[in-house]
Amino acid sequence: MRAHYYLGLAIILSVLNILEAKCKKCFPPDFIWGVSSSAYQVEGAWNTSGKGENIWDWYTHTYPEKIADGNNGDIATDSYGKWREDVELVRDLGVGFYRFSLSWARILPDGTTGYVNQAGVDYYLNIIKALKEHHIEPLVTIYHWDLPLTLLHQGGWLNKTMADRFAEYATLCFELFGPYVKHWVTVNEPYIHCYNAYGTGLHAPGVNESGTATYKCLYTCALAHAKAYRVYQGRFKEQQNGQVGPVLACSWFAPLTNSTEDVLTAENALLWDLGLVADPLVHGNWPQTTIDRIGNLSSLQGFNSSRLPEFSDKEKLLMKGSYDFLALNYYTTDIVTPIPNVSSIELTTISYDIDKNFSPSYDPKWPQAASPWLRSNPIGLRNTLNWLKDRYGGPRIFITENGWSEKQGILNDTARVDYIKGHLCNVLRASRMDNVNVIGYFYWSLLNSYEWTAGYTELFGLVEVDFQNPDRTRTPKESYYYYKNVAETNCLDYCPFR
Ligand code: GBH
Repeated sequence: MRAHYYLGLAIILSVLNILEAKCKKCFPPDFIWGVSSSAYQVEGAWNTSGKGENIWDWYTHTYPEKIADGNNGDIATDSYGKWREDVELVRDLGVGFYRFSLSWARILPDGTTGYVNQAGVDYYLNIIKALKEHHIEPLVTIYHWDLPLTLLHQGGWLNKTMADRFAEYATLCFELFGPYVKHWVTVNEPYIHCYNAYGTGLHAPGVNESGTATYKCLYTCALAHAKAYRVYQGRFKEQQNGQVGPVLACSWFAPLTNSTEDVLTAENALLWDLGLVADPLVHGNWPQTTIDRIGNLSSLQGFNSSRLPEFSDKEKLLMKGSYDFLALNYYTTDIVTPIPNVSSIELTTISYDIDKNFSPSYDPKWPQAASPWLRSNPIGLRNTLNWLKDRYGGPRIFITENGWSEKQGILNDTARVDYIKGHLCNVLRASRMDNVNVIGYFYWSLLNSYEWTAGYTELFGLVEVDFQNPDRTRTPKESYYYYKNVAETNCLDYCPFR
């Protein structure tokens, strides 16, 4: 009798499960769909129409050996010449938003507002107006890593006054483009930028001092963001009625085991890569754990003061609450354990990684992209969204990047489609099951593009670009059509809630 009862119940439950799983699942009706790019990675035209030189022009020309294929962004996808086609590709994709970045040195060739290059301004005005004609909203990144070279000669992001140069540049952008642009993000991924440009030395300008310079750069970037935000609030918000946010980036960090040690290590890692960027802007200061850890190590290592710069009270006030939304770029997950015997090396090794203290690994079952660092673990995105919700009090969140790389020439890109499907399902779960206030998703990227030190060897686009052809012919891939269907229907065919 009892056995029958349980059997019946099990059958009913599994039928319900199958029905549920087969059901279409939809995003909130006002959910935003978009696609992303950045100036240096697509524009080309590096020295024409009045553009000034930036640190990536200089870096790739001076050290081609640091780039996987020795290549650079001199021509890239030639979006400077072919922007009309790009806008059409975005329109045909059926998304409502396009995220692109402004090339600082194209607008201000020497980095300062002393001279404005009108050809550069017109280029962006043309794109923005064409987008608006097709009812596509621009989401504009003010700075995506391509600092004008003249500003590097003034110390780049290690010089605190760079925050003022950035605020002046941002002010000009609000004046010029603000009548049309309602969504702004300031510095793309300060953590990745500061870590690679001033820590590992892999990115321009190639400084290799992660235990000191990375933190100085993060300090200046936090002030730069906050100053730009306050200018917008004070001078533009009322008239233009737009929104400004920072761009965060991070791997999700999963503990290797459930041991307290591993769990604490994972949580701690997030306080570095996400917390060092987001905490100052939300709470007004670095996370206390990072202040303590870097302060203690600094004094043991014989520094007079902490390697982590201290914010003044005035700066804390400037920063606290300086965002209308958070933008998140998420790609992958690291599994973490503490670095073994860290105490024996931490006196002699001055580095961000020793401060942060974990060694990364990954699950060999996770699919591997063309980029060595990129593996697919979709639930990591849901976890990251929940972490942001919990730590920062339920902010509105745009996912401004999420994407998958492959080699050149793969038009039937099923692995990319699988990656997008898996990640979107986790965004949907975060939105509908976990009540995360996630308001939009932007795939990275529209086109196969210049991928920094990987050159053209790791390609994220929904659209193939023929880099051998001077015309840079564009061809949509399978993933383009898949994503188009999602953006147009606002639903996923398959996404069981669990
Ligand atoms: C994004 O950063 C960037 O915003 C975007 O410009 C870029 O195209 C996209 O990633 C894809 O990489 O070679 O081991 O030094 C996300 C973080 C930055 C992570 C580059 C990998 C190189 C790692 N990525 N980084 S490594």
